[in-house]
Amino acid sequence: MAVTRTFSIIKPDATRRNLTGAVTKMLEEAGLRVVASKRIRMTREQAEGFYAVHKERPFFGELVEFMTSGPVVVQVLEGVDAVKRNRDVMGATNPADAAEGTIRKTHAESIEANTVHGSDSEENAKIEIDFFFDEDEIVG
Ligand code: IDP
Repeated sequence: MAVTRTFSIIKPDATRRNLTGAVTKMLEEAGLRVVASKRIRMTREQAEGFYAVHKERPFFGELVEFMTSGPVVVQVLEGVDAVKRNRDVMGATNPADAAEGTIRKTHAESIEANTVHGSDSEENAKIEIDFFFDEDEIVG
């Protein structure tokens, strides 16, 4: 299996509760390496652009409000089969459905305030990494 990259966001519910380190530790223990990281306050334009695929969903407005409600930490993660590895450690979107030991089961507050984002395919990982990072900010 090849070493690949994925994109992660530690969401505002986690930064608010000072869980950046706790979440990153779970990512690292799952075999992922943080090769780029920055703490930002997402603008409305960034949040709307990032979640454009969801713009017809009923929760879109609230999701944009939530993602701009506090700082987030955007990260590039590297590892063997990084997209799947990250999705596995994140757990299901709704923490009520997430498996024991996953980040969302351990830390998420709700289906919306669910602590982490992770790309769902290698194709989207590349698009999402490019949305927030220049290549020279990524140090493997
Ligand atoms: P994912 O983050 O597990 O890939 P998606 O279905 O792509 O899940 O949804 C993107 C984000 O939108 C979720 O992580 C969550 O923050 C939010 N979201 C998803 N479904 C709902 C919902 O039914 N109500 C409110 N927010 C939702």
